[in-house]
Amino acid sequence: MSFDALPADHPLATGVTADAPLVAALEGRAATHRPVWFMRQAGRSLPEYLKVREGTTMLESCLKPDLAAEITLQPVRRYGVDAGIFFSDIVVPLKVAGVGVDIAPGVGPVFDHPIRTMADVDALPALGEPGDGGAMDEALEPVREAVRLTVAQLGSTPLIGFAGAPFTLAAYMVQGRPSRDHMAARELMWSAPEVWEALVSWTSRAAGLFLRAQVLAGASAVQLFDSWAGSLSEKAYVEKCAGGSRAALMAVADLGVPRIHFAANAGHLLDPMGAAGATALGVDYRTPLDEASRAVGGRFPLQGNIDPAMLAAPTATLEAHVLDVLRRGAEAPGHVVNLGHGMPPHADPDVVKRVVELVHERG
Ligand code: 1CP
Repeated sequence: MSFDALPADHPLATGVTADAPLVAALEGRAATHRPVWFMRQAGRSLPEYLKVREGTTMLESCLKPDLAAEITLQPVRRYGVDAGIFFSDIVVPLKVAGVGVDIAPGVGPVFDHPIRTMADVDALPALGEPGDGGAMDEALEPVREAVRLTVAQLGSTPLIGFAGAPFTLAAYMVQGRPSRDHMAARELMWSAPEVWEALVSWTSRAAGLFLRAQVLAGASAVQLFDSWAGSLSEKAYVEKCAGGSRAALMAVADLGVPRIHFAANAGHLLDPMGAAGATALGVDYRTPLDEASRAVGGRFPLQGNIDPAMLAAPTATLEAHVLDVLRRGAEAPGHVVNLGHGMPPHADPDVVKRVVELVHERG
């Protein structure tokens, strides 16, 4: 892989993270051990997180570079995982662009004005181009600063940057808040196709700019969280959403970093998700990794997929499950161990640490 388009001091360009187990596995190369990290490894499951977050709202925390860096590093220190996941949120690029959104405690993203019409889309802030010094570019500076601070302390452990996929972002924007079935967005794509297309075009640019800012500032891989894509039929995904995901991922393709594409509940979408600009696929806990690998013709390194509920199981049950994940994951051309969705807030950090040790010993 060529990293010529990255800044000369980027940890992939200097070689500091180029042979890290995470990067090697995501490129389908041999790694010294099976790498492991966890979606939502930072956050409420860690007492040190609850402590530093006291008195600061979620979005404020994301935009305070030293705090975001500290929270990103906490699980790396505690667990010895093979990657940091940048502490931020999928709505941060929207917030810094000027969209009226907040994260309500215990709820999630809540928008001042749900997007339903072309006038609503037209009223969204202009996004500009990366590096053009425009409003979005400047507003992303706290994100770049947080990434730089984090990467300086991570050393040879790679940082994963991320963004919400265009559909998942649009699902929140159309509904105006979290929803169970994302019906408002799924209706809009068929009832007002031109509004949907304009909205997805906007969200894919926002996601692409957010990813690009993180990579140029030092992230060694990216993950696109298409968390709610599993609610879509294959037809809706392919016709209405995959193009936006592809545009977001292609915004960093010239930089040469691995591009992970994850969706929950999406065993039926693995093939089109791979075709949408990914170099690796995140698999939720419902589809065994050997089956997932066969479903995509063995063409992609895979990430996953310990069942988060298993973290509550007796040790022997959990260990047998982790070993089963390792065995099935070995069928893919590369395997990064992860949970099959986010860390439960009540997960026991000591149990999580034992999982990391087990993966490092046996993987
Ligand atoms: O008050 C709080 O502490 C807020 C809880 C919280 C946290 C810790 C939210 C609100 N976001 C985050 C951080 C976050 N969000 C990370 C950080 C890094 C890490 O993984 O350790 C990441 C990667 C995200 C991404 C994110 N935000 C996703 C995709 C991941 C997934 O779980 O599928 C989604 C869907 C969101 C929206 C969101 N933000 C917050 C919540 C509670 C939600 C979900 C709301 C819903 O159920 O729809």
